[in-house]
Amino acid sequence: MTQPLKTVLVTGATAGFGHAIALRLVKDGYRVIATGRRQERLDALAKEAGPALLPFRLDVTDLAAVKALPASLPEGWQEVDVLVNNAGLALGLGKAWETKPSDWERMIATNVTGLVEITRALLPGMVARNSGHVISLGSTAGTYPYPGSNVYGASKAFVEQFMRNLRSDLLGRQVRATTIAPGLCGGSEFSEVRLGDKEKADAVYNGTKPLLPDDIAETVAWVLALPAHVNINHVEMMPTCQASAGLAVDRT
Ligand code: NDP
Ligand code: 8X3
Repeated sequence: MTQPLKTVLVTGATAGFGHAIALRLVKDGYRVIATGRRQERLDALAKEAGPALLPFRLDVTDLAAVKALPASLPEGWQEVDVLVNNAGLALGLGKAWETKPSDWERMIATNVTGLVEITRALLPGMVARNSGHVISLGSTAGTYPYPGSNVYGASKAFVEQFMRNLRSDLLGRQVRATTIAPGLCGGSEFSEVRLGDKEKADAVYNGTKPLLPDDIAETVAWVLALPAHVNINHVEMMPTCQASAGLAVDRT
């Protein structure tokens, strides 16, 4: 008997990593529910990917919409086997005392509360079916501090520990939990969103050969394709042009 195709829900599939992940997983034979706020991007993605991709508008900070999952999905798409928690953002690079409170609030609402609530909405189905996988995008910013990372890095540290704790709760169940923590990655809108300026965003990658969204999609495809008894807990990845720089001392 042939197995039904696995259904994957990807948050933030309208750009960058999520877009690459959605297309890669369709190519690998999954059914993909591609979500994000920009409807026109979702429509374009659906056109590109074909019938194995369902465009579904979802703002992860809209907690009523998140809590309505999975029942609000169309019939035949409600059993989500894999959740890819990718939607997220950094806003600003200022020192903690210079930042806008609303930027901090938005990062926490998206990277922390949105991620937790969507996981809470979809996990019970996976546990009941004793089959599933939650993959979350962390960041090297969740491990290595740098100036201006303040709440962004802290939100990614939260993701790391939430996923480790999820794995502990899931011990004995056939539901996997993985964090993928990339470092410098170009080819997405991340820096433009963070800095609000295309020129400044492009300058972040000057003279570098950063990771690309397809590298992240390849990693997601890999952790998913491993035999069901293999759980990759954590993947930290950087381009070869990047390394942690060590401690700094002020000698002024
Ligand atoms: P992009 O800015 O290119 O993409 C972010 C995606 O998240 C978009 O599709 C956006 O869609 C979506 N999104 C943002 N806010 C919301 C929201 N409230 N509800 C639903 N979707 C939302 O960034 P990347 O692809 O680079 O980043 C993806 C993830 O990877 C993020 O979590 C980021 O923190 C993390 N990351 C990025 C790195 C990098 O260097 N680029 C490195 C390490 C981790 P829309 O606007 O349509 O809603
Ligand atoms: C994105 C990587 O180094 O800009 O999470 O924080 S970094």
